[in-house]
Amino acid sequence: MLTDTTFPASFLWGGAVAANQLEGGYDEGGKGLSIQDVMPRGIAAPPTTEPTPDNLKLEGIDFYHRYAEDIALFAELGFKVFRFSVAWSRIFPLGDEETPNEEGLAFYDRVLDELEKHGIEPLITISHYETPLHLARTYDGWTDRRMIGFYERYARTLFERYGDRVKYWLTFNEINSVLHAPLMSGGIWTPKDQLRPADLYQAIHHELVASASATRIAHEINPDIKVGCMVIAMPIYPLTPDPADALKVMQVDHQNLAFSDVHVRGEYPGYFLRELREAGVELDITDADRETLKHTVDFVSFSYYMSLCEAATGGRAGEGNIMGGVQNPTLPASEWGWQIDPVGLRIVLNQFWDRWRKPLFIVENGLGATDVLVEQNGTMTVEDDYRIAYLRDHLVQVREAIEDGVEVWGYTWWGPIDVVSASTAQLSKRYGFIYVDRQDDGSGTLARHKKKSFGFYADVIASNGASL
Ligand code: BGP
Repeated sequence: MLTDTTFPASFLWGGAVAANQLEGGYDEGGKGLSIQDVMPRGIAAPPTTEPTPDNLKLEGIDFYHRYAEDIALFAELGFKVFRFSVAWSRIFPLGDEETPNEEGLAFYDRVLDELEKHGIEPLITISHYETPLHLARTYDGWTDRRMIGFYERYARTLFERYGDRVKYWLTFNEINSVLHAPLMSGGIWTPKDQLRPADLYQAIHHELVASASATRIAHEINPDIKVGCMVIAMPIYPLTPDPADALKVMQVDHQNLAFSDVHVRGEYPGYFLRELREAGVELDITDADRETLKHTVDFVSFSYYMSLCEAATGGRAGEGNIMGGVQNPTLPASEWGWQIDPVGLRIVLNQFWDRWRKPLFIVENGLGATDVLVEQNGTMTVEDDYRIAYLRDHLVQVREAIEDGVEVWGYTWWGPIDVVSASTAQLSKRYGFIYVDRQDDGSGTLARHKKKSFGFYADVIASNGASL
């Protein structure tokens, strides 16, 4: 039984997006190309050689021009926080040049002005699946140690420019996804099936060092800044009580937990070093790298959409958010096969809190669905009761976890406005409380319409959770 249905007074309610999925303006304001500009079909398909007209991300939902109107809608929802990413190639069009692009920096000044006007706290992701294309092609992304320096210069530029008005920062979106999506997550141009494990692990090491280095730089520039790591959180349950299944779960968990373990503890855990040894991988770790890694994060943030099972002998394959597993026979699933598990969110919050004792921030959670626009009393809307149910059920579990004693700073729903999907690169997989009239063939007026869930979330925020 909950003793109180409201959330802590300081709880940060809001929504989260990424530049490449909503900004558009892919060649405006001096922006260089990013890997997403050549990924018209999402993660499963190989990239194209240049931007093609079928790539919905090139125009996105035109946030680049409509940010003021969209932020006003977020203010109407009552947002306390808005998570967005900076497009690296807006700031450094190639990625390896020395001077930043002033027009790109000025765009985010304007976004921050707008947020400030509405009293919405910004939360910036420095790198969200949008490595400059030049860095991917010329250096093979994070496999190359020089990426650390390029990222440091980029991060320092952001902290110096915005560090006095942005308190919350994330270094890399879903950093553990690099194991599964090396191009999207690591800017690694070599196709996944040709990538040597040694190069992949070295890329991971470079990202971890860059992340720690950015944390150090941020704290030097402004000690009040809070830097977090960001991982995919996906509880894995044993398919059966067989200890072999439980062991398999532990090993899969380790693959994911290693990233936050390094971010929080400042060194590699033993099980990770064992994995490397057994894979015959010898990492190039310098003494300076070891020192840098000691700059640990202030909080742990994560995305949570679903859970999966594992079994030593395998089982029916389950769809996942970038990574897969074995299907859970007890859970329903979204149209894309992601299994819906609100209780898993409480479990993961407890697990992370017990393991790291760092404040937690749920920076993505949401339901992708096919929405149908209907007319109601002369206004266009979507009757998305399925989204309301998903949101309510997950928030109830967040409240349970807070009651368990877990420190949770906030919750940002993924895609409060419809954006282009990361996995499918389409718009028909919608998450928003705000419908955007843009279809998979690129047609549509880009008009915004409030869905039924808009009012529901606004009430939740206004009552600080009491209306749940
Ligand atoms: C996460 C990404 C987001 C977002 C979300 C939903 O993995 O960080 O960028 O897109 O998943 O995924 P999708 O858009 O594939 O449904």
